[in-house]
Amino acid sequence: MYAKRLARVLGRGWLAFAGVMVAGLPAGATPLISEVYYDAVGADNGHGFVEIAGVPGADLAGYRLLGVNGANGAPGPLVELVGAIGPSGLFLLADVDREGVSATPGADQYANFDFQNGPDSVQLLAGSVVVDALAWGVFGPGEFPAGEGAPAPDAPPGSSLARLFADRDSDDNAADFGILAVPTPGQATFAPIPEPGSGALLTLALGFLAGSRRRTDAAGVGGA
Ligand SMILES: [Ca+2]
Ligand SMILES: [Ca+2]
Ligand SMILES: [Ca+2]
Ligand SMILES: [Ca+2]
Repeated sequence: MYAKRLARVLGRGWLAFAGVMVAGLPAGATPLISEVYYDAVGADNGHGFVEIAGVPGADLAGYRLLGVNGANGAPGPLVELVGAIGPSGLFLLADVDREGVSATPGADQYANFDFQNGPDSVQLLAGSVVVDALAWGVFGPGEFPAGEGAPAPDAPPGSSLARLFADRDSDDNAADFGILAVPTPGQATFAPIPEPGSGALLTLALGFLAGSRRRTDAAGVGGA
């Protein structure tokens, strides 16, 4: 009985710890879907792309992009990612048509996929684990959003869905993504985070040091 209760408490403790670990990851540690272009003006084949944001140099081996049909939840195109996040913090996967031609120059990887116009979803998987997902459009009753939180709006033809900041993720598609009138394959805005060693971070660190010294002094006085 006691052992069972202990195991339950330990289990909860581990879950809480794991939650803190995930929440404490530095921004951009896990790759994120930063932009999806699925509806070009006219035919889509050879025009779409998916942009991934992550730590520069991070190998994407084992990561996969999966389209999920909004009408019935069925898996759609599946692309195994090959390559690494570029120095800019982005990785660009572009669609090709039947002849292998793409309208997107300079991509890190080319593959033949066509994610559907909305309502639909794309998931970024590590093996079989969903690490990020985006749903767009208005899902009716009985339809299958496979994104995070509320779906992003459906982007009109010629526009894309992009994160407001490529490396910022609240797990709510409606809050995180907006419509880009002009898609930006291979370019993105990142959240303004102070670089290590910058003035703001140094001031913060000095503030922590001063605070901890004060606490130590106070403890010393109290203990004397
Ligand atoms: Ca189209
Ligand atoms: Ca295609
Ligand atoms: Ca997410
Ligand atoms: Ca972009």
